[in-house]
Amino acid sequence: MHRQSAPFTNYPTYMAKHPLKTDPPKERAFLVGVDIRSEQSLLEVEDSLEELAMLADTAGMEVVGQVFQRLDKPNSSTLIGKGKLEEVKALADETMADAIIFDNELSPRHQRELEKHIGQKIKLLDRTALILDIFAMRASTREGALQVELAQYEYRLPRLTRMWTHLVRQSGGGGSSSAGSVGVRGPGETQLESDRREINARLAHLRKDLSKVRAHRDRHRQRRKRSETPVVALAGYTNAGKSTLLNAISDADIYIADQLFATLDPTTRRVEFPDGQGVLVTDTVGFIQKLPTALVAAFRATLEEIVEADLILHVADLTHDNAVEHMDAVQQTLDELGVESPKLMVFNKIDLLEDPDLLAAYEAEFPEAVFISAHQKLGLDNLLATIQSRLNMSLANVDVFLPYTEGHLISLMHERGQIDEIEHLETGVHVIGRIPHRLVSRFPKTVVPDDES
Ligand SMILES: Nc1nc2c(ncn2[C@@H]2O[C@H](COP(=O)(O)OP(=O)(O)OP(=O)(O)O)[C@@H](O)[C@H]2O)c(=O)[nH]1
Ligand SMILES: [Mg+2]
Repeated sequence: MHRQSAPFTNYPTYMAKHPLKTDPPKERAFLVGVDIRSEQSLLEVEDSLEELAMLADTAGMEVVGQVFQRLDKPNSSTLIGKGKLEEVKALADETMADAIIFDNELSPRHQRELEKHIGQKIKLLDRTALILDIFAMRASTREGALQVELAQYEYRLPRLTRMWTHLVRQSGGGGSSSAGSVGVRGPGETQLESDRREINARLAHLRKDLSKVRAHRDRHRQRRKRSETPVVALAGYTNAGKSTLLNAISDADIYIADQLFATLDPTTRRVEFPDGQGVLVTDTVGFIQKLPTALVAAFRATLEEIVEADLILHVADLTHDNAVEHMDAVQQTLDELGVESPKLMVFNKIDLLEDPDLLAAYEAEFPEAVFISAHQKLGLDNLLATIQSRLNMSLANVDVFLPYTEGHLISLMHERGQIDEIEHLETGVHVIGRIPHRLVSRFPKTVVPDDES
């Protein structure tokens, strides 16, 4: 390997005298992937492991090795076969790993049995624990922090083993802090026996707090709804560029990073169209394949921003090798959340496409999609125009009689609707036209009363 010439020769002695006071050594992670033939999975085991490596990196770990095994069906006790487990143990020892991370979610039984084999010196984690850990690092709002803590306790409760009690009180009970080591960041662990009771009490407390915070946010959202401004939500695989896009089209200043789950809590900004009309755009947590259902459930309330949006921009990184699989994973999660809002496909990072013919090919393949570079601000005008037309497209026909006493509905019709015919009658107006779907329920269903027509 190429090395720059050292300014001094006795480097080890120098280091011993002047230890670096910067980052503590990273935890060393050894990754294990399992490809189970009987189970559907979106990504190839190698690609999924690559993603797991990025997750580990995001959590602040150093990946020191990995193996995977293909199985017809999982081993009921240790997930992987006995021989493979021995190999994993030996490799983890050899690479001086602090943690072994499974790409598949470990059942409480798997966790228990594997820990018996691996021993207490090496920590055993799975993808879910890792994601929860990153979420705990990222949560910045009270609701986000409460949701993560709740999800962490729910995940750990059935898995309470000696491992957790061993990692005594690293970050204190309660509160998702960034203290502690990966996988046990957040709620601290106390002794096994009293833990269950304590955790159950904490869970009850968290649920109560969370429902208070949510009630507050619901009121906020109701107010926003009444403001009539359409809401556009950004959804997409983690690292697709959602936050970069919102920053590019608004004055938002959201944290952007080439990491997974850079964003956790939702941010909403008003975005203006050239004609002065505006929409509210919400950026929120990214999706990932194998996102545990429990986690989706934990974030359901936050993700309601997406569920209730008038339009969803599905942002995808066009240049990612697994772009198609990522899109499927996002679609699956949206389905799981019961999202029915109209969607607009937005392909991002076109600046990374070296061959211009490639873009044309993609455009031909996805004629409904918009192609942008959020980073280079390419195609954003077209995106805004498309959003505007898609929102207007979702107009519903109305044929209503609006009494003069309902002046606000008449002005709403003028402001947000398109009027084809208007007839001024004695006690009100008869309007035929179109109004955005979301406002339909505010108008009376009735057409013109008999004595007026
Ligand atoms: N080349 C290029 N890079 C981009 C573009 N948009 C975003 N990126 C980069 O992609 C990475 C992820 O961007 P983010 O905006 O944080 O992605 P995100 O979808 O918000 O990700 P999460 O919050 O983690 O779900 C960052 O390193 C960005 O600089 C783009 O148009 N072109
Ligand atoms: Mg983001």
